[in-house]
Amino acid sequence: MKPTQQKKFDKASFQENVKKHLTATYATTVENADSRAWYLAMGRALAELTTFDLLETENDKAIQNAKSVNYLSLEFLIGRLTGNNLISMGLYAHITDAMNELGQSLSDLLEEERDPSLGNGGLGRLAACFMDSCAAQEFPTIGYGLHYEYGLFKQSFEQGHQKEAPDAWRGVEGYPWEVARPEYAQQIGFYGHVESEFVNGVEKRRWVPGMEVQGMPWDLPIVGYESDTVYPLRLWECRAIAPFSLESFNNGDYFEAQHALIDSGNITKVLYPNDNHEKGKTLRLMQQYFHSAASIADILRRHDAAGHKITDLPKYETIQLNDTHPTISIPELMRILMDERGLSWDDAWAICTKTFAYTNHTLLPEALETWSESLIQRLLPRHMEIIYQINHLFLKDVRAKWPGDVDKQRKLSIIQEGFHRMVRMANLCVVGSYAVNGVAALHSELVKRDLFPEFNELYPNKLQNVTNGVTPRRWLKFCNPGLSDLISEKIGTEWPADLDQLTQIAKFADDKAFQKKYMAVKKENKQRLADWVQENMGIELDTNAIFDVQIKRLHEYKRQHLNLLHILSLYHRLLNDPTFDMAPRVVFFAAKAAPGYHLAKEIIYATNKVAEKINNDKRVNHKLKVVFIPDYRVSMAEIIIPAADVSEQISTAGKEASGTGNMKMALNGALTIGTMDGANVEIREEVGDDNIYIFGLDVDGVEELRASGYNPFDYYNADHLLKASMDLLLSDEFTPGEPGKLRATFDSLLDGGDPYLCLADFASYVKAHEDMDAQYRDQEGWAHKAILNTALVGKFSSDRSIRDYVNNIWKLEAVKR
Ligand code: 26Q
Repeated sequence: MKPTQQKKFDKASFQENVKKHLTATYATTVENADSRAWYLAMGRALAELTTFDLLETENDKAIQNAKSVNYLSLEFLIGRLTGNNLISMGLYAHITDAMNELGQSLSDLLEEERDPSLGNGGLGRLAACFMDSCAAQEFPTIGYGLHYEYGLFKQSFEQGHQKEAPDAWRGVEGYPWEVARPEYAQQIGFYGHVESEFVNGVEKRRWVPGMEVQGMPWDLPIVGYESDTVYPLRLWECRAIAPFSLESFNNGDYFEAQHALIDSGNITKVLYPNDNHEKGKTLRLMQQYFHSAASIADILRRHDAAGHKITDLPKYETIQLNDTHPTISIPELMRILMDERGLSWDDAWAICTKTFAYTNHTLLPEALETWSESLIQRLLPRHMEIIYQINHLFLKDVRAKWPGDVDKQRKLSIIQEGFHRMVRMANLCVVGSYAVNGVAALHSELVKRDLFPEFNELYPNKLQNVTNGVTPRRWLKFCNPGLSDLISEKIGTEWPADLDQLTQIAKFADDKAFQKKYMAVKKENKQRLADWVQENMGIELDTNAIFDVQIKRLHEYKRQHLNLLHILSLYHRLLNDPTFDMAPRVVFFAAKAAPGYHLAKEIIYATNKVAEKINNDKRVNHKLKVVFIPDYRVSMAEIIIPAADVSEQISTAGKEASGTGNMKMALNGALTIGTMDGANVEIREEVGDDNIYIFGLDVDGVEELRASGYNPFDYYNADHLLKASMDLLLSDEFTPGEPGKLRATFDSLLDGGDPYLCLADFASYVKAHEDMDAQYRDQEGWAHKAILNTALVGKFSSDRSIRDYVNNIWKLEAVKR
């Protein structure tokens, strides 16, 4: 580790450079510039420093001759870069001072940056944490993603309903951290037909696309923590090619191509806002192929430029597929190796199956991608041929393993038979990859047991686990400076690069002075959040209350509506049970719903209406408040997470692959109330049963209940508190004069069959909250538990996740610069 940016830093010339950009780039003056102009000019000046290191890293012979990982993801939810990069460059204090002298407050300027929201949720945020950890540990890495013009929609509430607005994250001026790399642009084809000729008796097939677009790469610098290594996050923007190329189109494709040309500028217009739900639209498949083709072409360009032989590809490059979204990379690499590089099928396949690895992020059937054969046939005719051939050879292996078992063939086939034949992307990934991993121990077991049991028999050891992690730089050092300083006072400053060192603060868990300081930091963080809520939502909060937090995409399986039922039960008891007492509590939600997910939007609406009533009801609002923070995004998470006392991780067991918010909140000293799902299981292992509130059915319990025939009415009729809480949703309590407006949520839990077993887990959830509430009244005991959470979750650093990938899957080495 050598923060040489620090040594190189020259304040005066940096300040000159900022002023130069103010005028030359943003056409303003020191006298007239507003905060936004100052932020932009500072950003450009800083980006110049990293661009220099980016090029040095790119041209480093040791890196070119080492093995690299190519992380392919349709989403990178990076969040703001400026503050984080300053920390990695070791320049935070220097720039604070330099900007102060220019009359600017750094923290104010940082607030001018818009979040690049180039992802939906967990999967995209994981990709961003992984880039940070690869760079920090100097494992040669390139991230490949898409340069969406519009990121995830901006959310607002109108009378409690979610409204979506476009997110032009780059603003009119462009994003200061990005640099265009036109010398690396690629041409990408679509549609057209396949031609065949015989050369020396061997058939050669060649795709003639009916339409071509240009892929323009933009690099964002991923700065290694306290190192000079800067790896690129390379985002492809789709641009139309001038219409004269239409002349070359044959007649049959002309109209389609013309139509497609109009669309081609649109391929990277907008991020699809679905999370854990696939929607088989043509434009989405075009995005996926555009991303794969541009990335594969760039990987081969680098490989060739370094002077390596094509047959050595797996020696120098590994390609990690972030879920099935980039699956079409597999037939794309086959096509290039055979049709353009002249390799035989067997040689090409040997390369592919040593190059690709695939991460599965979900077991939800509605999230498993399939694409119609006829769509792929039309859009990518050569790729469809290759997929058929992969499947043909694969099914031979299946028959050899299970002779005469037609069921096995039907189940494993890459092509799903039926009236509309579909291509199963996950099956293609498993067949074409050398490793497949789940994202938490429990999830990976379920991948083996339920999702791919036959694949696990056919390819022993291919299915593995790599438990997710989060970067401690953004999710502790940067977002929680108070706690970071307190930790550093006790154990020194090395922990952000070696999070296991946090165990050293466990010995202070009972130290009264340390407890006091730790809780004082938490209080300050709660105040910061309370100030934000006061300023932006006009709701006054008491920082002595329990800050109970559920922040994640809105989805039935995540059960925000179970949390809502708990709130309704508290409200009911406060009003009707004179013996009931509770510690004051603020329940925070933040969540976006996919625009087409009707019930998710209804749950948001119901929660907002309940919040409105409770927050203005003098009978209860000294005890209970509900705050639904709009437009959840990374920069908002950075304010909420350090302020959380309680972390809600309440998915139906078996449904949440891992979760990563659970790790961030535990690290920042929140106590988890959670089910035995995803990484909660491993968090419990680390922090111990006494320092976490586990409730509800586990995976076996869920299965047994379903097998015995689950009927939510049984629970509704048997549990008075549950019934009373639910019935509130039917009354006009929260929608005066208009009863029934919240019934969509109610109905989903009864007539709708309660597919995620909220009612079955309700009583146990209420009990866990009561235990937690009792503990909160003993602040010293609470501090003890919170400190142990921070101390014992070092395992969940994404540095450890990346080392697991490196050692067990990628097999590559760090290159220290
Ligand atoms: C697929 C096809 C078409 C359009 C959209 C999609 C799509 C997009 C995003 C499907 C799924 C996603 C995102 C999934 C996701 O975020 N999964 C989460 O991944 C995290 C990181 O591993 C886990 O921690 C979460 O448990 C998991 O839900």
